[in-house]
Parts: sequence; structure tokens; C-alpha cells
Amino acid sequence: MTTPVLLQHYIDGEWFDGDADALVSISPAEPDVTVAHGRAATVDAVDRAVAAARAAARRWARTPAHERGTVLVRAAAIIESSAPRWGAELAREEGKTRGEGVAEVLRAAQIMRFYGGEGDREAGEMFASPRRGERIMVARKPIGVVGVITPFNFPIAIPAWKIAPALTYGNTVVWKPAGTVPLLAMRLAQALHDAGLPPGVLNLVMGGRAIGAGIADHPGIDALTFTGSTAVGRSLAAAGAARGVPVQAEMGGKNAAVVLGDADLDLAAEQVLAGAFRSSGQKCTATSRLIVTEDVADEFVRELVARIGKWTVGNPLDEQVDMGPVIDAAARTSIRAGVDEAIRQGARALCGQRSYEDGELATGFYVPPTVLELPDTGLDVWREELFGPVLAVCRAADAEAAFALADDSDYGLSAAVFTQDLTRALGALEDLDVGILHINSESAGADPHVPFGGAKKSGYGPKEQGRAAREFFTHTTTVYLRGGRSIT
Ligand code: UN1
Repeated sequence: MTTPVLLQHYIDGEWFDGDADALVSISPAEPDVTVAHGRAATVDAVDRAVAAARAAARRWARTPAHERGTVLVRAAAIIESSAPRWGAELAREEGKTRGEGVAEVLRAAQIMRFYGGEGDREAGEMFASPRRGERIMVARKPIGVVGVITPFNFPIAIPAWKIAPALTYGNTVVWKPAGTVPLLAMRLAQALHDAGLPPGVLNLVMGGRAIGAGIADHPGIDALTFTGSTAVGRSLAAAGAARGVPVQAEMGGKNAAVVLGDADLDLAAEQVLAGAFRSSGQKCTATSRLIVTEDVADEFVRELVARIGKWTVGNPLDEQVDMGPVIDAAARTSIRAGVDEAIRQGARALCGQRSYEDGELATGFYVPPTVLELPDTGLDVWREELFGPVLAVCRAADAEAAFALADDSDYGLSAAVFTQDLTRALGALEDLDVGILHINSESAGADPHVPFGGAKKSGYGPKEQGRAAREFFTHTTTVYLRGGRSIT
């Protein structure tokens, strides 16, 4: 048994203990095991964090972009070399498998490195002028102090992909991570501290909703970036609009995988399995709807369920385990309630109909991988995000009907289409209103150098990652530039 890590907050370059309620990070696989503990911060810590971020803002904005980037590159190296240890901590704290945990830490390093290099890439645009002797330059400038509010499901990658662009573009940050994953938050802050980030540039304040609200409503915050539920994202967007503060919100998804008759069914089964059940389905990009054309439906669904039968559910630190628990007891209860309600409304469970009733799978917050065949699309499970290992299946007569079903959602984050027919693949691009479209790969996954974000209820504000992040983390100053001497 490992000794629990002491949780500390980080403001103005100093680590300190909180003085509010206990802050305890437990293992969702073994809820009586404490991974890390300390005390939450009081709301006045938000004031101190914002004051520190404001005080540091001017100097950081004036630091050459190359130097800012160098800090991120150094942090990337620290994160990378810590990946085996932090990946295991991530698996213990969040519940995804150790392999996924290590991969996520490495991804955070990759994100840091991408944005580290951003300091040496172009920093604006130059236009011709309709007037002689003039150029028009569009320069990018930081927005100021950014509030960052992050979810539990990618405890280091999502914070990295918000904090790295915020910092590289010259902003300072006040960050509140999800209360269930404080340890990984501390690890990321440590990496940046050890990489030489100046005091006040990043401030980490951990605690409950009051801390999040304290950041969102703080008059000293110039912009707010959030990933989490649509309800919270929308309320933050409303609060931001009321104060004239830009908000970027990445929210829910009800992502479809469409399997057409001409697809490579082995490949599709492998990818749908990963998309629906990796990380226990707790990704906003997870596949929660499967649409399969009638011609291959029986065969495909049978294959999928057979593969699920070979999965090992259990402690995420065991090498042979494919799927761990969900994040907490409340998540387990609400996911199971969603499944029970779907069955009540007429769904047929092809697997996962029974909760785990004894042994470690009952003690930990485990939900079995569940496939529900729906009689029609009138069921709540077709529309509502359960954020767990639950896949709802509907059949479609042909590709056109399948795309119509896939687009039948208020959400529009990602979709996966399995076909070898290029015309149909291009048709999917036309027909599906999504931010991310995978052709022949699972609906989850995001590379750091390209835009990430959703359409419809899934996203609000500019996209994240890659150079798209610049849209949110900078504003522009248009400079009409003349030489200062009359020209002849
Ligand atoms: C991924 O698909 O690998 O909260 C990343 C989420 C998304 C990130 C998904 N913002 O799940």
C-alpha cells in the first residue's frame, strides 16, 4: 500500500496547505484506499490567486514568446520522464487503466512540447494596405488572466491543453481541477514550477463548486475556459456574457459510430469497442450510439458482444485489465439508473444488464460494459449522455438513413463512420454536424496540433488545441503602420 500524497495548493509560486474542509482523493477501484489527502482551499484563496495572476500578467506578457515556450518545453521533459509514476497515480486516482494513464501523461508532455514550439512560429499576419507607404499588421496579444476549470476524466491532458496555450500566448492562469483528481493537478503544476515558471503565472486552487464559482464570477478574470457538462458550461457562458468575458466551453456528447455494410467489420468492431468502453466510456468523445445497417447488423452486434465477453474488468493497475471503474459512487448510480430506465422504456440488454453484486467489482465503482438494443429512437438513452460504458444500438435501412440517425442529436462533438466507400465517407462529412469526424477509427482521440471541439450543444466559443487555441487565448491589435516620413 502506498502512503497517501499530501495535497497542496499553489499560489504565487508557493505551495501551501488549505484550511477548509478535508480534500480526499480516493481510488474508485478501492474506495477505502486514500490516494492523496489534504484540505480544500477557502474562497479567499481565489482572491489571492487572481491577485497573484494579475500581478504577474504584465511581466509574463512581455517575456519573449520564445522564453515562455522554453518553460513549456522543459515541463514537457519533466512530465515525460515522470510518465510511468504519474500514469500509475492517474490510474489509481481516476480509474482508467495504467496503460491509458501513462499514455495520457505522455500526451500532456506532447501538448506542452507543441505549445512550447509555438513561441517560435508566426505571431500574427501582415496585410497590404490600399495606401502607399503603409502596411497593416495584425498582432496577437494575450487576453490577461484566464480562469481554467477542468473535469475528472483527463486529469492531466485536458488541463495541459488549456494551460499550455494560455501560457504560451502570454496569459496567466487561475486553475480549479475536478475535486476527484487533485493529485494529477498537483503533478502538472509541479512540472511547470520545476521547469522555472515564474511565480503567479500559474495558480492552482483546489476545492468544491464554491471555488469554481469564485473563479467564474471573479471581476479579475478576463476569460474562462471550461470542459464538463453542458449544463455547467452554459451557466458559465451566461455568467461570462453578463460580465463581457469570453468563455470557451467543451461540453457533452452523444457520439455515434455508423457501421455500413461495406465496412471491414473486424476493424469496426475493434474500434467501436475502444470508442465505447475505453476509460469506462468516460470521455466526451466516447461512442454512446451505434448505428448499423440492417445487412450486417446481426453479424456486427454479435461480434461486438463476443469481444466484450473477452474483456477483463477490474483493478486498473492490473496489466491484463481492459476496463476499470467509473469515477465515483454517484456516477455508478446515475449510469445504472440510465440503463434501468432504458430497459424499462423497451431496450434489450445484450450484455451488462446486471450490476456487479459481490467481490471487488461490487466494492469498487464498477459498471459492466453494457450494450442496449433499442426498438426505436424515442428512448432517453438515445439522447441523454450517461458518461459511462453504455452503448445504445439502432439499425438503419441504408447509409442515408444511418447518417440521418447519427445526426439526430442535440450534441455534435464527434462521430465515427466505418465504410470503404469514399463517396459515403464524403457524404458523412456533408451530413453530420460534428466537430470531429473519424472515418474508420473510433470516435475518441484528439491530436494536439489540430482543432478540437464540437458543434451544436457540445461546444461554445472557439475550438481548443492546435493553432485554433490562439483564437481564444489571444485578441488582435490591428496596426496601421507607416514609416513616419512623407514618401514621394
Ligand atoms: C479524447 O477523445 O482523447 O472531456 C479526448 C473529454 C474531451 C477530451 C477527449 N474534452 O472527454
